Amino acid sequence: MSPAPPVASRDRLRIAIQKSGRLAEPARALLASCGLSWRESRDRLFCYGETLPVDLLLVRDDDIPGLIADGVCDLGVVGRNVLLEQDGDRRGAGKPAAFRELRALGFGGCRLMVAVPDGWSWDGPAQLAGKRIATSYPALTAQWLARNGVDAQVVLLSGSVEIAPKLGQADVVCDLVSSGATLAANQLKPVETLLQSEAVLAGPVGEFDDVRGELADLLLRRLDGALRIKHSKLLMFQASRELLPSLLPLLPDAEAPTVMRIDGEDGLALQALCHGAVTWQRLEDLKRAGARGLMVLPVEGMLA
Ligand code: PRT
Ligand code: ZN
Repeated sequence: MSPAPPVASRDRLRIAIQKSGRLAEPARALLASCGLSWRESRDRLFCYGETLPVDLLLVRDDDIPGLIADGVCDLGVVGRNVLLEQDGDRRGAGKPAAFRELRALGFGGCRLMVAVPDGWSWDGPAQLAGKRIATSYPALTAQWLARNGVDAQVVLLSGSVEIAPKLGQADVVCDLVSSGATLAANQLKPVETLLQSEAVLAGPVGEFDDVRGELADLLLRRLDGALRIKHSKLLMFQASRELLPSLLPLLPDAEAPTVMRIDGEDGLALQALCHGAVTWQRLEDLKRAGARGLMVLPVEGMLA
């Protein structure tokens, strides 16, 4: 395989995100939570980074992997489904890998699934032999069929995949599913999961050999902090020393708590970063086990 194309030099980092659609707002909000802010161009296609030299290019999601491959953008926020489909497409054409997933971002979750008419009884992929599968993900569908040793015909459709069986264009579909309502409305049922997807931060296969490397590292560190604290709360309380062994098991999702001695008293003050929901029920359980002065605080930032 030939080496990945070199990354053309630039002194600002450019991130491609979806202009409009499911991933547009959450992508911007996540990047803003990393301390980035922008000035928008008149045509609303380019956002100039103000706090850091990190600009945004607002595009169709399908264009993002190609923009990274061509070195027009350095990073991108895109569904794993789009990234892997285009990677599969490149491999199929004998091209080298040109982009990769750097981080899973925790939003835009969905699954790429095979769905069959409600009336079918399903006994496995072999049942698809000789059938027509409508999809917008031909590379991922073909890879899955090959893995399962099934010879079926892939019918490429760019939209409205789920009505293909009704229109007689295909026998089954392979499409993205989140709630499942679209499939149900078209009398289809999901039977096989090809891919668990969510929005990811994508980047080139190679490293940046200029200031963009430092900017990308800085952004990744902030992103890791932002992702870790997204559902985290700081829990603080006091308790007598001897109650500690019965209180700690009530904090299963907490990082090792900080335990401090209270000056002049036998009691302890505890501070724990909890990564799960800190519910009223949990506070009441802790209180029953002897915790006093319970306090739950939001976490604004974190740098490991
Ligand atoms: O204009 P542009 O090309 O940028 O946007 P787009 O219309 O191609 O993409 P968009 O905004 O619809 O989706 C962007 C990304 O969101 C996808 O690539 C996925 O990674 C992610 N995502 C998450 C989804 C869904 N959930 C989803 N449910 N993308 C599409 N769907 C569609 C699915 O194709 C089906 O038609 O929603 C329908 C099913 O939804 P349920 O809830 O009925 O199951
Ligand atoms: Zn698209």
